[in-house]
Amino acid sequence: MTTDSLNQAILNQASLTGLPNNIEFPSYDRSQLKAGIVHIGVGGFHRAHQAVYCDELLKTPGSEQWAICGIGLLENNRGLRDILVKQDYLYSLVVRHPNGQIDNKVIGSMIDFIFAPDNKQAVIDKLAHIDTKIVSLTITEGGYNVHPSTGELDVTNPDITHDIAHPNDPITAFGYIAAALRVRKAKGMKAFTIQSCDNIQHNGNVTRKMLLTFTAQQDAFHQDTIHNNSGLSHWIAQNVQFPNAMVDRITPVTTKADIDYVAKNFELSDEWPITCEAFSQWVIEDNFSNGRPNWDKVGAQLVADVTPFEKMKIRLLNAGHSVLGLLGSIHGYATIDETVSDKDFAEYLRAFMDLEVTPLLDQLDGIDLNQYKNTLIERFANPNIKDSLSRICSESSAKLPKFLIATINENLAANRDCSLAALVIATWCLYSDKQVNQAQQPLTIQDAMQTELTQYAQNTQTDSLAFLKLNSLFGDLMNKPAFTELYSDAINALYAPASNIKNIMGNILIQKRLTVTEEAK
Ligand code: CS2
Repeated sequence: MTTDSLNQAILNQASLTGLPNNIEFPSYDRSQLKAGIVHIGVGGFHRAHQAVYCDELLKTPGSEQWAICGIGLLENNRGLRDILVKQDYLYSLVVRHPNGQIDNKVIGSMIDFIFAPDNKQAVIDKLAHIDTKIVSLTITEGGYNVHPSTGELDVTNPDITHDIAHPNDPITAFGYIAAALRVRKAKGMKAFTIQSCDNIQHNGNVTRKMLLTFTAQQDAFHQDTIHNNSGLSHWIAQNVQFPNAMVDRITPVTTKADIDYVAKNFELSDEWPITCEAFSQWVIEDNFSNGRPNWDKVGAQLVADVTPFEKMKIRLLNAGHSVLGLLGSIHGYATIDETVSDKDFAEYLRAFMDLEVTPLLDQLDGIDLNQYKNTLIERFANPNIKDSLSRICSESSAKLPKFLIATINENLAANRDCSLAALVIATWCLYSDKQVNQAQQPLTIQDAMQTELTQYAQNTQTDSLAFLKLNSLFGDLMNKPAFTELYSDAINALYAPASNIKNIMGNILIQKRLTVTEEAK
């Protein structure tokens, strides 16, 4: 057994049998597994979600072909690769219940990991391999390169432009997938399914639309030079399925405390354990090109149409997170549980869910929306999940158009008030402009559009609508007086000397209730 400098066993295949009794570990023979799934983007969420469903499935005889090979496209995945290789791709999962109960297990479903920057061809070969039946993705909302206001592929992204021009030297997920599908097409092989596991409404349809545009552009660009490239887009349209799915499990960023917990309780050195909540949901459209695992036997739901599930989840949970994330950050809170435990924030969140989101949602058979919202608030309040507001606020420019701005536009179209959401957008402006909370402590912006966000927000003092002029994010919200009036009021309140976010929230809530009562008359 290998040990580290503290004489602790290093988590790997050999150390599994020496684990304490209260820790579950893969009982199946990992040496017999095949990677039928190649997953691009091995973040914490994938390791707490899909990989856990697969781990469960692999306990069933006959499922050996459904293990996972991870792919890391980004330079900052190098460290993850080194750790996974050292640990035989094993990691610990620490599931923390609200009542303090903790379930510990080691997940064994990942059996390989390829770090793309070191070996691009190995990634293409793996995706094109006959054993690869599903290519799944958690590449974040931004990874799909959807232009936020047009909904089309953003071809101004330099990596996309590069990949269109250089099909054999990809950088992006689409570039790799296209390269591999081109090989499969040329060899007369079956396509794989492309399965998005990101928080995007109609994530399969969006992936399909972006990939078809991307490959059509490659086809057009290379028609004179790459003979076997013609018609890839058409072939994908005919042969590749893109099931939509709703995915859910709150997975905070791994901290030093998580590593220490595993060291103490597992007597193991695991350099990258994953902590998550007990709740997990995966609703998948049963629409696959080349077979699928029986995920329905291990807790996933297979349905014909996932639309109402995903809208409910994205508009309530993800948007709810952003509401707490932005407002709570300005107040000076650091985590979701801390923020929602403050009744002023809990009340504001519940009013946002009830009054600005619920009227836009479809009724779902077997789902009580009230109960769903209660459960969300309980999940957010789990004191053992220290989900940082910095994680929630990161990449807001890719999240908010889908989580919140869509809700604002739908309410405006129905002549409904959206003052609660308007304050959230105004708070995002303040956050991007000042980058400090009410106590003048620094707030960080981690966002691909950081420069633009700050640049537009900075003009707010002289032009209260300046932030909304960032029309790649806000579309034509700027020209909708029913919104800009609410937004300007929120900006004026937030930028007033010694302003206090809780007072502002309280005032908006009072006004909102009056408006709703008026509307109901
Ligand atoms: C969060 C999500 O990133 C975010 O802003 O809302 O990561 C959320 O925790 C997951 O979607 C939960 O399923």
